[in-house]
Amino acid sequence: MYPIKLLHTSTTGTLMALRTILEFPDLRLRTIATPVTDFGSSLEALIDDMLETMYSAGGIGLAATQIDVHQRILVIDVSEDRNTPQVFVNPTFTISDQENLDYDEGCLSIPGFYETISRPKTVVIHSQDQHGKHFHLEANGILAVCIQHEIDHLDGKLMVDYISRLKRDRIRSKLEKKQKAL
Ligand code: GNR
Ligand code: NI
Repeated sequence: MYPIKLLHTSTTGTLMALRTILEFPDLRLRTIATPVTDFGSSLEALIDDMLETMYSAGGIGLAATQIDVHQRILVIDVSEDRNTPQVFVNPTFTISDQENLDYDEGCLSIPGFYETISRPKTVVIHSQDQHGKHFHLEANGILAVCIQHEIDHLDGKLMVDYISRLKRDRIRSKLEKKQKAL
């Protein structure tokens, strides 16, 4: 069972729930997610919960891994008005331009820490939507950064894996102290 912090009702009248976001160094964040094969109503309900959890936390993306669901599902909203959700099920990407982009990344699973990470600037995403329909798109800028950050979560990878062990261990001990205090 998942811990549920709040319950409320979406515009369609279905029950939605905020899920707890796992925090580094929780080992469950290291789980490799498995592909989605069942595109039923429980997938739609899970995606609703992910969107609600992402918006409530103020994030631009959320991977299912972060709420301890180890299936290959992402939600993203990089719009200014926070009203353009994008859903990716079983996403993969290929690098379509060798140029890299340095971006100051944050992560809801590593709250309070920001690190500059270099990633491919332009990627082509192949994915399915919430109904199982295949699509692809070329992503640039913050969308490209965010999708790569989220696919890393599905593979058990975190942005702190790109920085030095010294910095990572400092972040780990600060977060562990904060978690013990709760
Ligand atoms: O909210 C988020 N902001 C962000 C900023 C720069 C690069 C990546 C991100 S993703 C992050 C939400 C999150 O942790 N998703 O996994
Ligand atoms: Ni993250």
